[in-house]
Amino acid sequence: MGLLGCSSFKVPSAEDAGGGDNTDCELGSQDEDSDGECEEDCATSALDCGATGSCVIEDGSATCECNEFHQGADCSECTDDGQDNDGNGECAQACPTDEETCGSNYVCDDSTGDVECVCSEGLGGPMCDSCRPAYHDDDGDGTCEFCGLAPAFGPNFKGATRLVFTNTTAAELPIGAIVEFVFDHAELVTNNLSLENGHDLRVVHFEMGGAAPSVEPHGIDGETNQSETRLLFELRAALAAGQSTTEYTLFFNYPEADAPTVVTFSETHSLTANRCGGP
Ligand SMILES: [Ca+2]
Ligand SMILES: [Ca+2]
Ligand SMILES: [Ca+2]
Repeated sequence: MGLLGCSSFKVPSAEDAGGGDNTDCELGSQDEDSDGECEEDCATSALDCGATGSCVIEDGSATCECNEFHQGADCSECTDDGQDNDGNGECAQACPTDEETCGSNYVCDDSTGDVECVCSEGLGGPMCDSCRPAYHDDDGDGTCEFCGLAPAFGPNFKGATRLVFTNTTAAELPIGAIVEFVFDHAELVTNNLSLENGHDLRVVHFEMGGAAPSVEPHGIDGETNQSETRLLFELRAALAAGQSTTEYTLFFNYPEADAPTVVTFSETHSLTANRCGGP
């Protein structure tokens, strides 16, 4: 008899009607998993699921269900395959770890907050198949090497471009060997980046990892303001056969420049070099 009386406690009372399935529970609580235990529902729960999640009842408890690519107690963290690189609080798809995704010459980039395929390191052009500015492939192996950022050299020179020299001869070029650099000076002049007379041109040697830069005496072989102006100067360090150097930088765009130290080289074992990047 007593046992029957006990079981009658589970019978829903009149006040609890209207709770739908949760007829055992008071308003503001629920027993959706029907285990006989009432727990807070989403309205009364203190859960904060943030702007990127919402409260749901799971296994009888109020819990945060996070939007895609979100995780964490309040759904504010990104999942392993998500990212919020633009910091707007919304996680989106991250680049897959599979590097094949974008195809050759391209690489996946999600640094803007969106996934996109961009040219691989050093590559540029519409098809990502040429070296981008400030990169060069003088050794022709198909990989574009970074020239290095043009170093700072006083406030007067507004333009700078790394030069790349490759000793393509079979012998070492000693200190003092004269290299010839052919560049489009007329283009610089046309764009108001250099003086017609070339007085603003300076070749500066920056030794890697060390000594203060030194301005190299240089000579102009022929005329300035040409599409193929030839500039000569001496190597400050020996260059082994096949070796490249980016220790030399051409500075320009100093409208008030006086004539630089220009010398006439008596001997010209000239070696053609390339300009690397810059305007
Ligand atoms: Ca329950
Ligand atoms: Ca984002
Ligand atoms: Ca290369």
